[in-house]
Amino acid sequence: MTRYHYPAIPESEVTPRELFEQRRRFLKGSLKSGAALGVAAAMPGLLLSPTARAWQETLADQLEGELPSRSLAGEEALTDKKDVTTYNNFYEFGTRKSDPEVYAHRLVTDPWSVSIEGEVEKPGSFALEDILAGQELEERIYRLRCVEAWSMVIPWIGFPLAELLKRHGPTSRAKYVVFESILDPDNLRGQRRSIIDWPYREALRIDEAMHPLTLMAVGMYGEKMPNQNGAPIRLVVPWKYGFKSIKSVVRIRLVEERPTTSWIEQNPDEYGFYANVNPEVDHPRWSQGRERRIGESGRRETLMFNGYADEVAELYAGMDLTRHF
Ligand SMILES: Nc1nc2c(c(=O)[nH]1)N[C@H]1C(S)=C(S)[C@@H](COP(=O)(O)O)O[C@H]1N2
Ligand SMILES: [Mo]
Repeated sequence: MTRYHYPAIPESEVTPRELFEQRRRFLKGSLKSGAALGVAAAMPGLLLSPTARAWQETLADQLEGELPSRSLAGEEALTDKKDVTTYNNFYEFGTRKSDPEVYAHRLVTDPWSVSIEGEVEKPGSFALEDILAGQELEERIYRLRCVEAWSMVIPWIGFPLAELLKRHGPTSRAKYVVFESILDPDNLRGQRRSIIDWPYREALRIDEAMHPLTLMAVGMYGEKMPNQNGAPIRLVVPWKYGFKSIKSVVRIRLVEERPTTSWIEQNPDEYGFYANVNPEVDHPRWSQGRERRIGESGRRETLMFNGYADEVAELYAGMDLTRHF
C-alpha cells in the first residue's frame, strides 16, 4: 500500500491556475470565508441560508456566463447530450438505461443539503447554496467509462472535491471518504426493490478524494445537472469505473477504516474498492480491454486509468492492481 498523503500531486502540476486565472468565477452565496463557515458549523441551526430556489437562480445566472473550460479528454468529440441524458445508470429509478430519464422528474432537489461528518474539524449539515458559496466553477471535459464497457465524453461543470474537504478540515485520522446518495423510496421507485442495499454508497481513499481531478459536479453541457445525471450535486472520478461517480449526494463522511460500498456488498468478486479502469483486469463476466463509445460504431481500446495514468498512476505505486481491483 502507498502511504496516505494529500494532495498526492501538487495541484499546480495538474491545474495550471494561471491559464484561467483571468476568467475565474465565484459563486455568490451567504458564506464567503472559512471563518464564516466555522461559525455556521458551530451553530448549524442558526445558519440562515438563502432559499434553495435562490441558489438555483444564482447558479443558473452563473452558468449563463462563460466558465473556464478545459478538455481532459484530448481531442475526443463530446458525446451527444441526448445520449448522455437518455442512456443512464441510476438504479434509484430502475435498472433499465431508459428508466432514469423517464422517472427522474420525481427526484426532489429543492431544498437540498449535504451533511459533512466524521473525521472533520467542522462537521455539519449544509444547504447546497452554502456548499457552493465561494467555489470556483469550471467546465471540465472528462471521459466516463462504465464498468459495462461503454464510455462517453462529457463536459461537466463543477469544482474539486478537495476544495470542499479542505474547508471542513479533515483530521489526521481521515483516511477514507464515504459518500451517500439520497434515500427517498416514495419518489425513487427503484428503492422499493432491494436491488442494492439503499442508500447507494461509495467511497474513496483520502488521497483519491483530494486529487485535483476529482470533481463535485453540479452541471453539464453548460446547464444545471439534469436529474437523471445526479442532480443537484454528484461526484465525478474520471479514472475509475462509472459506478464510483455517485449521484445526488446527501452525505460525506470521513472515516479512519476502509468502508464497504454498495457494489462490494452486492458482489465482492465483481466489484472492488478501487474500481480503477484497467484493461488488464477483466470483469469476471467480460473483458475490460475494449469499450463502446456511445454514438460511435466499432470499439475503442480501453486505456489504463481511463487515459488519466499520467495524473493518477502515482497514487497506486507499488500496489498489485490485480488484487486491489
Ligand atoms: N446514486 C447512484 N449513483 C450512480 C449510479 C446509481 O445507480 N445510483 N450509477 C453509477 C454508474 S454504474 C454509472 S456508469 C454512472 C452513470 O452516470 P451518467 O448517467 O451521468 O452517465 O453513475 C453512477 N452513479
Ligand atoms: Mo457504470
